[in-house]
Amino acid sequence: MKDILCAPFVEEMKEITANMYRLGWDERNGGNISWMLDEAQVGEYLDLSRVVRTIPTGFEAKPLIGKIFIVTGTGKYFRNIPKYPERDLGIIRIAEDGVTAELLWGFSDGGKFTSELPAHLMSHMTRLSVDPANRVVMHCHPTYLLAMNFVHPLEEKALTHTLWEMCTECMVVFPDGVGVLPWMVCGTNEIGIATAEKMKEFRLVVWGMHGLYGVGKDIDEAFGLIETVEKAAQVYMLSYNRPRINTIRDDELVEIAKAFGLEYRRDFLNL
Ligand code: 2HA
Ligand code: ZN
Repeated sequence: MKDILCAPFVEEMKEITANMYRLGWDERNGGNISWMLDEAQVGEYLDLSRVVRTIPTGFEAKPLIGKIFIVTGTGKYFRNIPKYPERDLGIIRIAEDGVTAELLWGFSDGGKFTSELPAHLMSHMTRLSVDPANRVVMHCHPTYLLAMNFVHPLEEKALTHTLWEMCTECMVVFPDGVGVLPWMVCGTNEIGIATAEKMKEFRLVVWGMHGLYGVGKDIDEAFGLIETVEKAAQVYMLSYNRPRINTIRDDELVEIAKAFGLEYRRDFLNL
C-alpha cells in the first residue's frame, strides 16, 4: 500500500487550500472543497474494506452510493490543511443506504466533513447529470466578489453582464454565466437544494452576500472559474465609482464568442 500522505489528491488539496488561503478567500474556517476520486486510485493508498467510522450526512444521496470523496473538515482552517492533512481532510464513501458517509481516512481528531456537505453532494449529483466528467465542487469567500455583492444588483443577467465586461477572458471562461442565490442561511439542506437547482444551468453560483461556488472536472477548472470571476470583480470594484470612459461593448462580446466558437447566454446581453 502506498503512503496516502504522498497521494496526488492529498498533495493537490494541500496546495490548493494554501493558495486559496493566501488569496484571502478562506479566512478562518471559511470555504470547503469536495472532490470525487477514482476508486481504483484510492485503492492504491487505502484498504477500501476498512471503514474507520460512519457519519450520518443528514440527507439522501442515492446516485452517489459507493462514490468516494476527499473533503475538507468542518471548523477546519484552510491555512492549516498543509500542516495537518490527516486531521483537517477526510476521505469518505457514500454507504449503501445513501444517507451515511463511511470514513476511510482522515478527520483524525474525531472531526467530520464540512457543514456544507448537503450543498456539495447535491451539486455533485446535479452536475454529474449534466456533465458526467464533473468531479470537483469548491466554495470560498472571494473578497472583491463579496464587496461587489453589496453595491451591484444580485441578479443573474446584470451580474454576469458586468463581469463579462470587466475582462476579455470572462466570456471565454464562463460563457454560461453566473447563477445567483439570495442571502440564505448556510449549512442547511435548503441552501443545498437551491444551489443544486442552479447547478443545472450554471457552473458558478453566487451565494448572495456570502461567497461563491465553482465546479469542474478537476481542481484546476473549478479554481480557474472562481479566480476569473474574482479578477473581474476586482476590476469592477477598482473602477465602478469612477467615470467610465471605455467599455467592452455587447457586439464585441459576441465577436469573442464567435471567435472562440462559444455557446453563451445570449439572453444575458442587451442586443
Ligand atoms: O465552512 O464557508 O459556508 C465555512 C463556510 C460556510
Ligand atoms: Zn462559506
